Amino acid sequence: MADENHSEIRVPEDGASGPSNGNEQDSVELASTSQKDEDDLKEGTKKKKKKNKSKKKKETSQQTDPPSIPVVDLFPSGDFPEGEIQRYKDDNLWRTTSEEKRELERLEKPIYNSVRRAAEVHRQVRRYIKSILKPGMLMTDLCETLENTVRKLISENGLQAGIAFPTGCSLNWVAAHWTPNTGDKTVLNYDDVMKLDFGTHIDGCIVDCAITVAFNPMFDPLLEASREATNTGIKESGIDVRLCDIGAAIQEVMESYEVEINGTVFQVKSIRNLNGHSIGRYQIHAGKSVPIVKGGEQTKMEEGEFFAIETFGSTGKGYVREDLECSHYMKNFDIGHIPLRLPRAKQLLATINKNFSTLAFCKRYLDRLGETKYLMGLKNLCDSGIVQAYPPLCDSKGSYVSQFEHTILLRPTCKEVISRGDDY
Ligand SMILES: [Co+2]
Repeated sequence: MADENHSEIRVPEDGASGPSNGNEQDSVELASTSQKDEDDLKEGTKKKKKKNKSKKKKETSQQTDPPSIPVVDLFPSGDFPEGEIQRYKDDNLWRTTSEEKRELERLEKPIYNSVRRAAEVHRQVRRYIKSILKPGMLMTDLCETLENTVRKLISENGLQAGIAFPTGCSLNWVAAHWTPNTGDKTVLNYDDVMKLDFGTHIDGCIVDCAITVAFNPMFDPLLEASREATNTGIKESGIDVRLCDIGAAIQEVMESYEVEINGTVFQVKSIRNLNGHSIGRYQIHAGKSVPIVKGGEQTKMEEGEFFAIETFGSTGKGYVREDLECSHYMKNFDIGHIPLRLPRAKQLLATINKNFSTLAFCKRYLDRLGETKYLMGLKNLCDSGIVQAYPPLCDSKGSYVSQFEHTILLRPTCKEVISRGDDY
């Protein structure tokens, strides 16, 4: 999910250690086993080794296609795969081997494991969705398939495990915060640029991660610009790093790209009023913004913080404004108890508290819970400042926007790219 800058505007390679997709490891395991089997047949030896392998194979079952097995069942040990590890640099090199910092991490292990479980679901769901995407699909069907797959794989359970925010599937010049409302007939087209931005959570530990999908290869440089800009932002992030320095590095990479669209060449622009953001428990935007252009705040990243590093590349103005019908809403995190007079608003708030708490939701999520005729109540909650509306954020009509996003954790000894997968 994007963080929009409401204040006045101020004037850019993947890491070494690979992703740890459990599924991937399984197939590697299986592949090497069958290679072993062949060797065994040839040589007629190594029987003991073979036995051990097949026992291990039994313990980690494989995901189905379409995915149907909760990830808890794919990792019987209860330990979920670590993300990509990146070392701290320069003044923070000492952290890598600090015994004191390692001890701090041991205490945080349950939290790390929760967010890694959410990340494993994200990887498996995005892999599946990419495999079924095709021009002509109804956006509503796409979202419902994605959301139902998340619900199954994450073993959805009230506020303890589930979807962290509505499935963003903003098209073309719409940069963020668009998902179909019930009855929407929008179809995905061959020439669309779709930002697929969805979130998973375990106990409020959120994974916020997005990719851009385009069928037409003409858009490849636009996608690459934001993919590389995001990877740059991740590389530059670290404890005591100033947010403005990350923004400047992101912009430099982003704006080094050009894309030719139907004969016109555009220099890709970083969207200056969109940001990455810190993430807290049940709080998608925890207060710090990570700019994607130069001239940002000098505030620093700190030990233990989670950040969504996301960048938006555009062929338009490089500036978004709110437009189109709203679908996204979220309860204000810091709001206390506010007495409400309208019974419908009161009842709707009870539904929101029970099902979403301070996590973002959309109108479709209210519909599926059986809520009807809630528009007045919802407006009342917005007017009283309890709930905030997050309308779609759009660049100039006819332009194209791409986005890539990962969730990272600034562990005491290293940086972990929680949502890294073999896809990006
Ligand atoms: Co985000």
